[in-house]
Amino acid sequence: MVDLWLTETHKEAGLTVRVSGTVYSERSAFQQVDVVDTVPYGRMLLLDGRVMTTEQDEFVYHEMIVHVPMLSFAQPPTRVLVIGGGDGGTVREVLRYPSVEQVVLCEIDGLVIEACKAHLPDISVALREPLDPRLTVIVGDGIDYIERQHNAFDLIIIDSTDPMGPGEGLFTETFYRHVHRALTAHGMMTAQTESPVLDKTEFVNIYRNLLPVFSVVKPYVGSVPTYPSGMWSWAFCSKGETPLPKAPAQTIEAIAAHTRYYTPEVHTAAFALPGFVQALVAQAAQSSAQPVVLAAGGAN
Ligand code: SPD
Repeated sequence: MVDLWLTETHKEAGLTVRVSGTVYSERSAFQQVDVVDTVPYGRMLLLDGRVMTTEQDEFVYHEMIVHVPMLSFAQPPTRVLVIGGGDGGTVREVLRYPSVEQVVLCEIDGLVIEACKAHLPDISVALREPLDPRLTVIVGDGIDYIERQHNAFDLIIIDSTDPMGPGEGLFTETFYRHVHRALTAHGMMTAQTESPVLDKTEFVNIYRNLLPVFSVVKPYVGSVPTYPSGMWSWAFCSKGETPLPKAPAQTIEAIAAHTRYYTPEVHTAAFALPGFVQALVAQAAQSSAQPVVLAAGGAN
């Protein structure tokens, strides 16, 4: 038998896994879409050669990007927008809440949705027809979509790729300002914010863009074994609401009965940041507070 190994390189580091076969490989208008079978992590989705999700560890990422904000609402949220997330894992978790009346999934790449529906059935289960009547799937650019929304969603989840290629525009201050405007008064946003170990520059830049926009900006961390360095981060942002488990005990128990990573204790603990991550956030705060330097001669 041929011994096949795949390495995802990320800057000067890499994740190497044994592969038992290629399941899908197509180029969309936006990116290269691949699905492969790996021995340690099951089926894996890669976009432009970057690991997006795997059958074995997707639960960490999807539970943390969804249940941390959802269970931080004291009053059950009803309207949720997911930008990106074409694999369906995030909407699968959102739809566990009976309080949710409307979920919009806005994914730029229809081929990602099709590949996941065909080859990652457990992750994409919520995208299978017939759809839950609460779910609307839009194949379109989240940047354009959000510009047209005002006071429309209780929770907006940015389930993006890395800040390059099609995902790049989902990390700018302008985009975050549109998200802020699209949220209701008690609204919250969560977004994936890269590895604080291997993506220090990107991490600082993301928080530099978030801090001037939202009154509450709290990074939180977790372990996603197949993401660069294994240490991953998300941002919790709001107009004043704090990220603590505040949902009724009954709701928290009903959700925790399904989750494998999320617990109310993990929720609280994820915001206890290691010193080096605190230092990165302080660096972002310092640089976002810098006064705008005017061109020479323009100071008065
Ligand atoms: N470096 C990989 C970052 C991927 C984050 N998004 C994953 C999408 C899973 N729904």
